[in-house]
This record gives sequence, C-alpha cells and structure tokens, in this order.
Amino acid sequence: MNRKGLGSIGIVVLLVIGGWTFFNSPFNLSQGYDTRSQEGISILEVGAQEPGDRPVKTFTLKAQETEWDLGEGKQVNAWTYNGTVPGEALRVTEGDFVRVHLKNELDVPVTIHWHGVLLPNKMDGVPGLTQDAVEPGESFTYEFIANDPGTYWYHSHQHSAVQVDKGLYGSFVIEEKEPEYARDEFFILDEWATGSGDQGSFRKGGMMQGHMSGDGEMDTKQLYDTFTVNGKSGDAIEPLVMEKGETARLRFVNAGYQQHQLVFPEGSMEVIANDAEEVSGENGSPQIVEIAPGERIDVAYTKQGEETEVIAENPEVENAEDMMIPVVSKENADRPQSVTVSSRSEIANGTSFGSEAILFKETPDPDVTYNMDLSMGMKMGEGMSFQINNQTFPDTPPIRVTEGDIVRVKMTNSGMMNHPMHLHGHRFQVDSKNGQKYNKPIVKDLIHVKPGEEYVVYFKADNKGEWLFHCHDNNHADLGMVTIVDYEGVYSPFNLEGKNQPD
Ligand SMILES: [Cu+2]
Repeated sequence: MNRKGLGSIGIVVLLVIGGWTFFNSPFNLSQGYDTRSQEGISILEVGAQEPGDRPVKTFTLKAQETEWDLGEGKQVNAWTYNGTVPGEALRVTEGDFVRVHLKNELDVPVTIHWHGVLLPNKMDGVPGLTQDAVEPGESFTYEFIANDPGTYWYHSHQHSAVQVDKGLYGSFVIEEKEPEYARDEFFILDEWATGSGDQGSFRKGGMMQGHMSGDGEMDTKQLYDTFTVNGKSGDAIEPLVMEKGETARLRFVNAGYQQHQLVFPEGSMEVIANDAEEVSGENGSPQIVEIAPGERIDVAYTKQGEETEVIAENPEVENAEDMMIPVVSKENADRPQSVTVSSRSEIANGTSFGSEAILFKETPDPDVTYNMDLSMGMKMGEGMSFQINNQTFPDTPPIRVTEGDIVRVKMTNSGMMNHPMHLHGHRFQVDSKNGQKYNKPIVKDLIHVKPGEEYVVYFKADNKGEWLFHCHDNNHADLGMVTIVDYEGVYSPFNLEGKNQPD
C-alpha cells in the first residue's frame, strides 16, 4: 500500500490538538490478515447463485472518463458508470436474478461493490479480497439474486478514496413485488473539491490547517467546497414535481465523506427505512434527518401545500445553499432560496428509529467478541493514519469467525473524527450506545461512531467468505481504517498488494 505523508504544517497542528495516539512501533507483530496462509476452500467455491426460473435483469455499466457539469459554472473531470454522475440508475424487483457486465474504459483498474446487498462473497467487488481489480479494457460480470427489497447503491471499491470521490457510484433499488408508494425517487448526496480541481486529494496534504470545528468533520470540511444532489449543485438540482397531498417514497444515500442534515417541511415526512431495513419509532415526524457517509435513509414525504417547498441541507452547515431540492407543482416552478428550521427541531439519525424485523429479541450470548478501537495516529516517516486497535490495514487484527457464530463488536471512537463503520455481506443489530441499551433496536450495515462514542452491535456469521468491515469515510479507509471478517474454512485466492487497492 502506498502511503504519502501530509505536509509538516498539518502534522504540527495535529500534535498541538493532542488526544490521539502515536503509531510508533517499528515491529508489527503480524496479527493482521494474510490471504495466503488460510486453509480450507477458496471463496470462489462458496455461495454461487443460479437464475433458475427467476426473471433475469441484465445491465451493462461502462466505467468512463467524463467532463461533468455540476452546475453553477463548475466543471469537473469525473469518472462515471455510463457517462453520468450518478451512474445509470438500476432498479430491479425482489426475486430477480441480477447480471451486470462491467466494462472498464478507464485507464485505471476498477470494480463494483454492491453496498448493503447480501450476496455471495465473490460478487462483493472488493479488489484483492473477492476478485482482482478489473484492468483497463477488461470486463467482469456480477451475478446475484436480489433477495431483500430496499435502498442500495453501487460504487467502485478500488482505491475508493479517489474513485468514489470522482463519481464512480450509482443507485440500486430492489423494489418490493407490490410497492407501497406510486412515486419513488432516489437522491444521492455528495461533496466535490472544485477549488483544487482535483478529487481525491486527501493524501496530498493541506488537511487540518483550518476549520477546527469540534464536530468530527474538520477533515472533510477542509477538503470539499461544493455539495451535490444527483450530481448537480444549487440551482442545477432538478426539482421534484408533486401536487399538494401527494406522497412519495424518497430514498437518500450519502455517497460523500461528510455527514449531511436534511431539513424537511414541518410534519411532512416519516422515516420508513434505514440501510434497507424497515423502521418505525415513537419520535413521530422529525424535521431534520442526519445521514452519515455511506448510509441510506428512506422517507415517506407528503407535499404540504400548493406553493413550492424545499428539502435542503441544514442552513447551519457551510455550503448548505448547494443542497436544496425544490418541490414544485406543475403550475408553480419557483425555486425557493431558504429553508425554515423550527427552533424545536431535534435531529434524527440512523439510530433514532427501531427496525420492524430484528435479528435478536434479547441481547445474545456471543461466540466471538471483538473490541474495535478507532483512533487517529501517525506512522513515523509516513504521515497520519486511521487505525483499528492501533494498526492500519492489512495489519489490523481480523475478526475471526466460524459459520453460525454470533459475533459481538464493540466500537469505540477514541479519536477526533467521525467514523461511519460499514460491514459487508451482513447486517448487525445495534444493541447499545455508550452502555445504554436500545429499547427498540435497529438493524443496519453502517453505524456512525462519533468521537467519544461507543456502540455495541451483534451479527450472525451466516454468509461465508472474507468480508470488509471499514470506515466509509473512504479517506480514512485509505489511511488504514479497515479490517476483515475472516471465516474459518475459506480463503481468498487474491492478493491485497500490487494493482489491487481494496480501500
Ligand atoms: Cu473514519
């Protein structure tokens, strides 16, 4: 893995801040993941799915370089699936057999990861772990059964810090056989660095020289200057056309690395799903919902009046004016320029609601316990790092499981940045926060762990393979915050080094 140091100014500022750990051991006791020393069968032999008599939905996604217009006079050099940001919107119906041909027309290797989809390990799109990165001019076919209806997205998992940043992502919906809502819309939120004209510049330094806000977001705020919804910013965002009283299912995904807080008209919506799991709660109808990087939140939204309304970023956030979705009627297409936030509004987030279907009725007795300490550090001579248990990937200790195990993971954030931790191939139940058990727990595949917070989650090891568990601020993953759920009896035949860059 290629790690570049940050500028010395950034490091000095970090030293002054304190509250973080040094990574100073020259001897890495190799407790990390080693793809070649595993025993058993290859992950390629595990869990293949056949179409049988299911409907087959076939798509082709071409990874391409595109000059993309964000609107507001801002052009970026983007990498796309099929020429647009986001890439082609994919929709299938539960029970379909999905076949996606990836053709790589870029001059760098890419993959596709199906974020949140429970599928066979070898279709997970993680280079060096579940496949080799797809070389320029080459193709790869992903095949899986769309079993679980809900909101998903797809993105490259090859050097994600750069590739997702440059636009290699799109929406993926598994519709229910009988959808509850006639209107169904998808919104992907993102941030761009247009000032430098260079997405994915995190490693090149410059971080930490300002914006010492204490909200765990100072690194992303420093990097990105433009927010987008479905690849467009500000006035270029396409309005949603709805009539008074009409209800729509709105699916939101945060493809960026900064959390977003969306403000809705008071009393206009209910949160109905999170990370593809149906949810409900006693909190009624929140006005503001926070969406962590990588997280998905679905709401049932009803247009309140005849006049134009707006769903927009909390105006307290810098660059909020970029992220405004006007909801207009056919007769009145005025674009509103401001948002009204009620002084009473609390901010709901991914753990404010409970799941309709939970994994464990009671806190289970775990077979495996893993304490995951999330911290910032520095590798002497190499610059800053984001660590799991004082190590950077692939030296982080893996979570070793046997099929059927119940796994308890306690995540503690002892650093100063937010870490949206995402588990591939499984969903976990969030049991407690800071030692406080949830009365109505939620089932998710991503949990936003903020500085000082501690979450305990449980999952069942029921999908044999080698699966990533990582921070979805891909800049943090790139600098080490990744580990692997490593099943006994299987191994990856791929190599984490060389062209493959799983983070
Ligand atoms: Cu992180």
